This record gives sequence, structure tokens and C-alpha cells, in this order.
Amino acid sequence: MGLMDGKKGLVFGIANDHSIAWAITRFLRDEGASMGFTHLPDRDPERPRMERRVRKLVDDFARFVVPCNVQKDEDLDRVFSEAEQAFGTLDFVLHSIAYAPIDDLQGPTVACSREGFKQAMEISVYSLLAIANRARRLMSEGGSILTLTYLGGEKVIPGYNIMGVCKAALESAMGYLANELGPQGIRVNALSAGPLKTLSSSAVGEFDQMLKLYTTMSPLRRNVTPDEVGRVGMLLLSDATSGITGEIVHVDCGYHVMGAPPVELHER
Ligand code: 0WD
Repeated sequence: MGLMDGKKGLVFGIANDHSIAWAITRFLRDEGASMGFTHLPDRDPERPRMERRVRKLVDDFARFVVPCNVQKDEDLDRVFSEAEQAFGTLDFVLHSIAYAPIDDLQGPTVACSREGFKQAMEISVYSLLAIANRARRLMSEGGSILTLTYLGGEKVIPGYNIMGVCKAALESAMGYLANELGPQGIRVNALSAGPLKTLSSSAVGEFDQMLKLYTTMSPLRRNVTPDEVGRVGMLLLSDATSGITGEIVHVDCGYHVMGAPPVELHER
């Protein structure tokens, strides 16, 4: 008996085998979930690199794999009509998507361009609303929606820049969605992960220093593993967490509770 036996869901945001969405998917699969997946549309249909990377991981068990740029309503509509045909109803949706143009991401935040701001907010925040709005129609028996966030949305993390502003908005959106969809039995939560090496995080400045900081600052004195994040992601999408909604769950070795460095680092 798996925790996700009989559950049907959609996963947005697998780019490759380092993606957090893939870490969560592995647990969902092992617990018995049926899933459909999206990949970023390929620019050159002759060389479908994005599609191939996702298919390599999920082809054995995916119910469908479809292209989706969350900036396009027609793409989103196509994904949800595919889900309706395959599953009828949905039990969960994983939103593991973020983007900011590299120049704007690398800061300073004060110099973020108008276009870069719009694009970052649209892809990283509006997409959660657009996905939840379509998902709720297929979640007639309730469901669970999960998004991925980072501490840079709650506190200033130098180097995280405009993405921190996006994560603050994303976390707020998560709360508003939890309020509006709760009466329909739909839970909406955010998993705040400690830093993990992925395609996206490689674009964040000072990332290696950040990894090192967690080994000295966090209560557990180490970084999280993809499996630790993956397992909690699966649990938040399952009925094991049926009383949790509107929550930011930190899977970061406790880093977020610290207000000052550990005593052994104080100068004597
Ligand atoms: O340390 C980390 N890696 C952390 C990541 C710590 C805490 C949170 N997160 C968050 C990220 O901000 C993001 O919301 O987790 C989420 C997933 O990020 P990831 O797994 O680190 O990154 P990645 O494997 O790159 O997946 C993000 C994917 C995109 O990948 P690329 O690198 O190709 O941009 O988001 C998708 C895409 O697959 N994506 C889009 N999907 C549809 N339409 C779009 C778009 N317009 N843009 C990006």
C-alpha cells in the first residue's frame, strides 16, 4: 500500500535529473501516484532537447508528457484538458517553476528592468494562480497544490535579489489561494527548501558560499539532500498532511530559525 495509491496529479518544472520536481516525483512514483508532466517547449522541433530530458526520466511511468510555457494561456489550457482526458479528476499539482532574466537576477535589485520584473513575476508567481485556477475545476473531491519557495522571500538573502521579491509574492499568493480554495477541500502549501545544486540555482550569485554557510550556520550543520526535500514534497501532496494548508514548510536543516551565528563562531 502506497501513500499515493489511486492519486492522480500534474507535475510542472522538471528540467533534468537535478530538478527539485524530479526529487519529489521519485517519491510520488514510489508511493503509487499516476502523473502527467510538462516540459518547456523546444525552440527547434528537430532537436527536442527539453522534451528528451524529461522523457528520459519519466517515460516508464508517465501518463502523458506535454509542452507548456506558463506564459501562454493556451499552453496551460492544453495541459489541463490533457489531464481531464487522462484522469477525469485531479488530486494534486506540483508547481516547481521559477525564472528571472540573468542580468536582472544578478542584481542589484534596485536596477531591475521593468521587462525583467514583469517576466520574473509572471513565470514565478502568476503561474501559480493560473495553474490553481485551472486545477480547482478538476479537484471536485478536494486536492493538494504545492509550490517551491526559498527563505529569500521572507528575509533578505544577498545575491537572491529579484527572485526574493518574487518568492515573497509567491508565498503571499499561496496564502490567498489557501483561503479561497480551502472551502472546496483544496490545500495549498509552499515547501521552502535549503539550497540544492540545480540548473536554476546555478544562476544565483554566491550560490557556493550559500551552500557553505548552511554547513556552519544551520542547527544540523549541513545542507539538505534532494531526497529530504523530495520526501516532504510528496507528504505535502498526500493525505498524510490533510490538516495542513497555507503553510510554509522549511526543509533546510533548521537554517531559518537562526538569528545569529552559532556560539563557536563568535569572536572571543
Ligand atoms: O536551491 C534551489 N535549487 C532551490 C530552488 C531552493 C529553494 C527553492 N527553489 C525553487 C526554485 O525557485 C523553483 O521555484 O524550486 C523550484 C524549482 O527549481 P529547481 O529545481 O532548482 O530548478 P530547475 O531544475 O531549473 O527547474 C525550474 C524549471 C525550469 O528549468 P529551466 O532551468 O529550464 O529554466 O522551471 C521551469 C523549467 O522547467 N520553467 C518553466 N516552465 C514553464 N514555463 C518556465 C516557463 N516559462 N520557465 C521556467
